[in-house]
Amino acid sequence: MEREKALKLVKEQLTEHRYQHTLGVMETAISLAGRYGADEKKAELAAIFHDYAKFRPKEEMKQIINEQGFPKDLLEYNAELWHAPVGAYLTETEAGITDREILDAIRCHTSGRPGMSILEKVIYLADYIEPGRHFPGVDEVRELAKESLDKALIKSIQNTILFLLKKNQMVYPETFHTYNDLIKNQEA
Ligand code: DGI
Ligand code: FE
Ligand code: FE
Repeated sequence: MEREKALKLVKEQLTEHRYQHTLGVMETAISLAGRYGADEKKAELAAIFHDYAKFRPKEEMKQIINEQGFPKDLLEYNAELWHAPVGAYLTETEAGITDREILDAIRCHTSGRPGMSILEKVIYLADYIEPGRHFPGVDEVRELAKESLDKALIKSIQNTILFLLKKNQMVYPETFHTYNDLIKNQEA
């Protein structure tokens, strides 16, 4: 699918603020894909659609998670996690994108997963460091992203876990599994 068509489909689903975030993720993902050797066209499309489901009603997201074979334990954790798998499902069924690598990158863009592909890491990180993001620690991750995809990813997950702990919120176990997997495999 061409960029213009994809952006038009996504714009209808999002607020202006979230659409601007999506454009930032797109540019950042293409750049990271070039640097770290992911398919730039797939990175572009995955980035464009990554938050496609962000504003769907919770009831609709719950139903899709229940009916489409996504992990049911998601429903016991923060609803912010739901738009990732639901976004992958709707990108396939509503936008007609069938590429597995793209859909998987959308599906795991919030929690990550053990054994992430380069494309999945690129989308996760682009979502975290796109130019519109302004939270504490983001500049450090931007710097790390220039030298190592994994180091930047580890730092961003550490920041996210600390952020959730400080807010007294639960952490979805997959987020820890992603973190452990990256630490286990990092070069000494
Ligand atoms: O959709 P975005 O805001 O662009 O970013 P995202 O898809 O990474 O969602 C981040 C939100 O998810 C953030 O408010 C924290 C929340 N969240 C809740 N529980 C977890 C979680 N994020 C992760 N990574 N792991 C959790 O267990
Ligand atoms: Fe998201
Ligand atoms: Fe996002």
